[in-house]
Amino acid sequence: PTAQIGVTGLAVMGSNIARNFARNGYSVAVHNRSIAKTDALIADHGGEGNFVRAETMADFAAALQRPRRALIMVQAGDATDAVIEEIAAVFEPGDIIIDGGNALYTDTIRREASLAERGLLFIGAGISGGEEGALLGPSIMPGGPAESYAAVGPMLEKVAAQVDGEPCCTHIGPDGSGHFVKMVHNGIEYADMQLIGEAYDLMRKALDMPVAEIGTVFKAWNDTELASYLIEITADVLAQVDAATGKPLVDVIVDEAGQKGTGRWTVKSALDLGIPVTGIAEAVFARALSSSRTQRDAAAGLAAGTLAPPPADAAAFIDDIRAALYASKVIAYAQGFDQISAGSREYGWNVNPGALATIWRGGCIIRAQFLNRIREAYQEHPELPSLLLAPYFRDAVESGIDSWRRVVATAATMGIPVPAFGSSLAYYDGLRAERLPAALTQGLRDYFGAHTYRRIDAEGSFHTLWSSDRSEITA
Ligand code: NBP
Repeated sequence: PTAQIGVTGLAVMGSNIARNFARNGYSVAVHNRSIAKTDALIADHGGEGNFVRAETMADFAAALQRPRRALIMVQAGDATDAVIEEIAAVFEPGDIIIDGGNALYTDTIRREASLAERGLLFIGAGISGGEEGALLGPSIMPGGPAESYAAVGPMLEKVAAQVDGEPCCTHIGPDGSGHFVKMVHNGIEYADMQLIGEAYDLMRKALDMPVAEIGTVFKAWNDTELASYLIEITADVLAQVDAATGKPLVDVIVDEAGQKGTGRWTVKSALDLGIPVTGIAEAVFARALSSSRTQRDAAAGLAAGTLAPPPADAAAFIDDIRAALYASKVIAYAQGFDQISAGSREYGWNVNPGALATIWRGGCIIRAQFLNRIREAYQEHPELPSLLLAPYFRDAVESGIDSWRRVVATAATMGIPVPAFGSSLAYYDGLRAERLPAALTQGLRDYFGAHTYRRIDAEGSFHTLWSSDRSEITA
């Protein structure tokens, strides 16, 4: 056998990552359920490197050097389980299976445990970067036993994106940790996109700016601390003119956002862990609202009330929006990293947040200049209680806070929805508040359900006898 690695599942992601391995000098066995995709890959790109065509799973196993290494790039869920079974049937103890799909981390935990019983090593690797990243270098988040990582890590690091000479791939931790952090990565991606959408919507509706001009603003913002892949491609999308109508493309696209599930998974997991990921949750809900077409049509005539006039100084307001976008983005990342810490504690993964920020600097969809700052923050202070407490981010938010408040207030008085800007500001104000109305919530819970409360001036739990003389007893 000659192949150093195999890829099964040759749709967009799998075929590009197989080409990436081949271009990096690895001999790659390629396999797909329907042979047509395998043949198309070899016909179109066979000259790029050393591919070994495998028609059946038995051919695939026979083509691979021991220990065998197979990367699965098929649809997440049942298809992945089916393919794992097929591979496990022809692999031998010590061989390694890597799932590079968008698996739910709890599936990865289950699969790793069950394959370990059969002597097979498993890696659940989150891979981000879309089609282009897969070909040119994605960000790879592998989770699994150290022994498995030792056997495939160097190859994954080689094909990953490289930033400042460092690969955008590192061992995240055991079993489901890689897919967990990939899930949160996608959640942050949802929040990032929602914030960009709100910034765009404010320029359109509050300032009545033409789409192309808004695109120019985003292009300029890409030279500020906002510099990132998503800001860059926002400028591209806004600059695109529809050939059929001559209108901005964004004006002919149906305004109902789709979702494949990773944002929803992030929020479900955050609810279970008790971590407020308000930016991500608002982004998921905003997509759901956009897709509620029947309700939106029926609600179109609802009253807006008396709306305020547009801001007098458009240039100043655009700068306020930039500051609000940055501050809200910091909140979304702070919340995402909180969730990763909580998941890591819950499952005993020991995820290193600084290392994670490092591998998100390139290859992935949320790649951004400011991930360098996150990496520095955690390098200086690995036990940082919140990203918001790192000096750089504290200053960034403090210097933008007045702008942020003006933007949220203006949006409210002009009837423009900014759920992510608004909830991020509410989160910030909640986090820094000396006292919260949670005290009243506790009082109410004690009133109707005898749930008890703690006092600020004494140890223990207390209950007020609400339905008798309203005296207080220790519970
Ligand atoms: P798809 O998610 O569209 O999956 C298509 C592939 O799955 C084809 O190779 C298909 O084989 C195979 N497959 C299916 Br469907 N059911 C199968 C089964 N029961 N047995 C064997 N093979 C089966 O491909 P993709 O968009 O390239 O994504 C691959 C993975 O990477 C997914 O888990 C995805 O979530 C993840 N991902 C995608 C992106 C992205 O930007 N698209 C980014 C990051 C991660 P066939 O050719 O015989 O039908």
